Amino acid sequence: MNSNKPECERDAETIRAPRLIIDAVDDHGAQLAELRDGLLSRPARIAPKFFYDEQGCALYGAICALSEYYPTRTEIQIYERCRRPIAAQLPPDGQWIDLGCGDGAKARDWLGPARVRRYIGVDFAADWLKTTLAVTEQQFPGVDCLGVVTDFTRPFHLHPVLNDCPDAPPIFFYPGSSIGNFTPEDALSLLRSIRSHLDGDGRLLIGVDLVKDTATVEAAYDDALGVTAAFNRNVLRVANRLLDADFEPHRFDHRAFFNATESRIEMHLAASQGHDVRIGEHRRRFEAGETIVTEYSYKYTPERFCALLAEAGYGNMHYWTDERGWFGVFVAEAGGD
Ligand code: AVJ
Repeated sequence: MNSNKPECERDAETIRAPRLIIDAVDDHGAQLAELRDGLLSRPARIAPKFFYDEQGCALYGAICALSEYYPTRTEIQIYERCRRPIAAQLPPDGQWIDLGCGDGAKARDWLGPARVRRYIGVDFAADWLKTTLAVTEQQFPGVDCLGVVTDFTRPFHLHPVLNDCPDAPPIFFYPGSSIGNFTPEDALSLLRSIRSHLDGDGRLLIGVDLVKDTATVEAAYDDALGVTAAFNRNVLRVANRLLDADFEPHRFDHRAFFNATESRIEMHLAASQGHDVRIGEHRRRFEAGETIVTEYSYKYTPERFCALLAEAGYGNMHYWTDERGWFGVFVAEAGGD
């Protein structure tokens, strides 16, 4: 019997089945209401999380392979080139918290170099999570794997889960510049929420897309093949399915531009002519040129991102970038409070 040992010290054989903790799963009704209310408000908006149905995920995969879309490959290149110095800033024998883990591929590259003891995938898609845990467990039989289904974009508390292994310091991993989808104000609360789990050896490892020349960043969101345009329009199919609406994607044009004042890429869908759309029991007119905001993707300078980290209560920041300075990887710890 080893059941009174912490989970992470039990024999590997006894923890074969992927363990999932269902925390706060957003109820479907609330999601639908959010989508509908956004489409009925003026200006209309759709949150970027609605992009990622099966087809949306496939299109995002295609975006990452585009020559214009630099963030994914630039971040991976930084990790590949700087794996050792980055790992040297992370405590060994820690718990790796993979926020929005998706397929978990980026995190798995760290489990060996960072000598991770426990892997905790966090995502709101339970199906993804099961597969990711199974793959990770198989590849790393010595690492205790656990999944938490929760919406970490709202204040979250993983303290009880982390306390299973009180002497394994947490490393929060938030790659992919997903932080860019938050307004700076919301980014601050997410960073604070992560910070509330850190003390001593705990760390945050985060990837952030940086400010650069406008032509480069605009091309990344308006590629020549029109893949990003398809990704953007696909959200209307998602709305049709979820809300029983009758958007015709071809009646909307993809727009993507850098708003320098706000330091963000804005993606919109602009009605090419005036027309009416049914949205469930509602009807809404879109005038010619009227837009639906579908995504903001904020770009930071290293200084501004470090300032945001400091404001969220972090200290001792380390930063790595590529030779063009296009993407930033930051490690931070809890600052003196
Ligand atoms: C997944 C939020 C990092 O903002 O670059 C890519 C999503 N949108 N092309 C980004 C996206 C259009 C992407 N993030």
